[in-house]
Amino acid sequence: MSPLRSPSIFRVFLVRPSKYDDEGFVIRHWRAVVPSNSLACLHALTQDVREQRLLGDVDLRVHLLDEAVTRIPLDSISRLNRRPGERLLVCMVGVQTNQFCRAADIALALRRAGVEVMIGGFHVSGMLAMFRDVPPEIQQLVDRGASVVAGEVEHCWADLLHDAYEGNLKPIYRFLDDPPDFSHAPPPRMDKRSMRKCVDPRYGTIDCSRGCPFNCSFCTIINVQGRKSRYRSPECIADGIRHAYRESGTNVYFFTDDNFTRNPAWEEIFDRLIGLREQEGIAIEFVIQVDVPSYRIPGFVEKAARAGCGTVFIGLETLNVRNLQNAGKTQNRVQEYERAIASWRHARIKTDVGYIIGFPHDTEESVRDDVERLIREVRPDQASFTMMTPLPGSKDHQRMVETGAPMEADYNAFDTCHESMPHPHMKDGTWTRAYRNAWRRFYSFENMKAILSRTHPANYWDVFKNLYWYKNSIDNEGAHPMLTGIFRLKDRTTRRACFRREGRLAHLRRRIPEIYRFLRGVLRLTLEMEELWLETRKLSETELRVREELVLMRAGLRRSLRISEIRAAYVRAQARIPSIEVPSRLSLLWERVSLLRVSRLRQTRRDLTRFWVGVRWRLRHGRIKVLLRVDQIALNVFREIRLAAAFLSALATAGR
Ligand code: B12
Ligand code: SF4
Repeated sequence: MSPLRSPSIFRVFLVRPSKYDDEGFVIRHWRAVVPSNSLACLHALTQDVREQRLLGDVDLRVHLLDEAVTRIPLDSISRLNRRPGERLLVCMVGVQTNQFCRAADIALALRRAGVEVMIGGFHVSGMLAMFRDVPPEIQQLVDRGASVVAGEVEHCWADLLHDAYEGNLKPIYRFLDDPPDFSHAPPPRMDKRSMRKCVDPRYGTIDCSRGCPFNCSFCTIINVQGRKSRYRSPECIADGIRHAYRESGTNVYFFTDDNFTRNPAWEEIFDRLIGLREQEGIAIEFVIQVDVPSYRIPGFVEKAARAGCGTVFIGLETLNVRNLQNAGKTQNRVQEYERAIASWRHARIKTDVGYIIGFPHDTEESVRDDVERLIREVRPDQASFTMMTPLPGSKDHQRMVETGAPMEADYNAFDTCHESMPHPHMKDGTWTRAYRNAWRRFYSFENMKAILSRTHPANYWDVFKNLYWYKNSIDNEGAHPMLTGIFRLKDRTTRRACFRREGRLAHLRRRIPEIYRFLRGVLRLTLEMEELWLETRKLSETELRVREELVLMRAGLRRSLRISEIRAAYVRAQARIPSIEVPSRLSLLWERVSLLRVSRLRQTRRDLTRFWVGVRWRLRHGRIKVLLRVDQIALNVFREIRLAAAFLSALATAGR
């Protein structure tokens, strides 16, 4: 590549498109939970080209736009494109099949304004990996002048940017047969603005390896990234983590490898992370995706724990042996699921399992029974249910296309929470019902209580918060947790073309009841979680002993305890356990009046719920007299406030 001669500004917009919801609105949230690793990868590569001046004197400016949390300013981009002396390129990054329709709409709008557009990611890569002919939805983009890129680009990113700058972009780039060695590629990094858009701005991602040696028929990874695991050098990973920690405090990671276990460098990576934690005091925590047999590898679980692994995501997929055989996932043995989960739990690592509903041998009844076994026998801390989807890039999808099997035509529905093909046994909505019931049953109060009761105290709040997030996504957003964030936003003006654009008033009429329903749902869920907390919260030894004494003292009393009596409870507890400290009178007084303190005796909010249900019932039946019991109502409002303050402050300060 020869350096470019004329110095000028070259703007590169890296855009991660979102997808449309069922009513045609773009899914966007106020804050994201999981940032996009693909965006972070391409950002790091582009910054590297800039810093190393690989394009010569060009003033390369990078702009990151994640549509999951940011509105894409198409008009401003088009205006910038017209500025004299500047070049502009928009890259649609990491486009999955479910995002393809949205990505194509953005790309076509920009092409109409004369903007150069490039598109890459799993849809394009998966399609071009499995089929010789360019499929129509991709050809349509090529015909309108967009450039399509299949495969990874670590080895050629500067060349592609060079082509774009020169106005020489090719219609299609294929790098699938020649996956790059990315061992020393710059580690993924986000810009500060995007990090602030994440609920936890200290959250980062790294793909330590790509590819997987197994051969599951529903998997896209092996056909796009290959069956040989390629990996980043452990030294680069450690350097990247150290740098991000010092620069922006990043200390929680999602290692996005689809199967970290089969990364040949797993041990060296863990050793480096152990070094960071134990010698340099950089206490990072991370999530990895592993396979079921990983727990059998000597030292794997133990080293993961020492290195800071907080959660493992395990692809159980199903409890039905015939389904596993059918999908070629023979490395999974159902009889060892329980042992695998127990091994991770023993190492105090939380477990989240991937579970697919809609394999050919599933029926509504078998799914119900299997989920019951998952809850009672396997006992993971969390489960992520998805609907079987023939994802482009997988053998299943290729086979279905080649045999002309019926399949959903709208790629927007390939998000693993819609039926995208007919099921042999679950028809007329039964499949969706089985899927929703699985979520409902797993995240039922009963199972969440069982999970939190057996969770190690050190993991209590992490598990609690994740249950909250997952249940909120399912109950209040009606979407898979990986498609949600904090507070859904809807832009009236960017609606899918097959839907009518609403006027302002009509949109308000839609949004106000929607937001009301959402807030009501959040309130209901918060009260449920408050009860869950009261029933499962882990009390310290001091609290347990003092509580016992308080219960004894309260027996038969019809008033609250005096400060001197609470002090006496401490003194009696101290007589049994000398390490218990008796608080000063002042702190007892504070404890007594503080709004942030719940009585150590409160283990449920059922009395409060009963009271409010009674009030509501009386009001509904016209018994207005209930309102005259102002003292009772005020007292219970006060109790509610005190309890809510205690719960929310415990939630907010947990883990600090
Ligand atoms: C991390 C991850 C997520 C994260 C973040 C997304 C992200 N892309 O970073 C979250 C949690 C949000 C997520 C969610 C989902 N995911 Co996901 N996710 C992944 C995972 C495990 C890693 C992604 C990654 O970082 N890869 C590494 C990067 C570097 O690879 P890459 O994206 O392919 O990018 C390289 C090239 O493609 C190329 N490239 C990419 N874009 C562009 C653009 C241009 C212009 C150019 C030149 C090159 C280029 O350059 C990159 C560097 O070489 C992948 C599996 C995988 N191995 O990729 C699944 C994967 C992408 N997800 C998948 C799915 C199905 C989903 C969900 C629908 C699942 C669900 N129900 O939760 C949701 C949908 C979310 C949505 N609509 O936004 C599928 C997509 C398959 C398909 N054909 O669509 C995958 C492939 C996994 C699978 N099961 O097959 N996911
Ligand atoms: S184990 Fe996971 S990543 Fe590997 S082939 Fe199977 S589904 Fe794909």
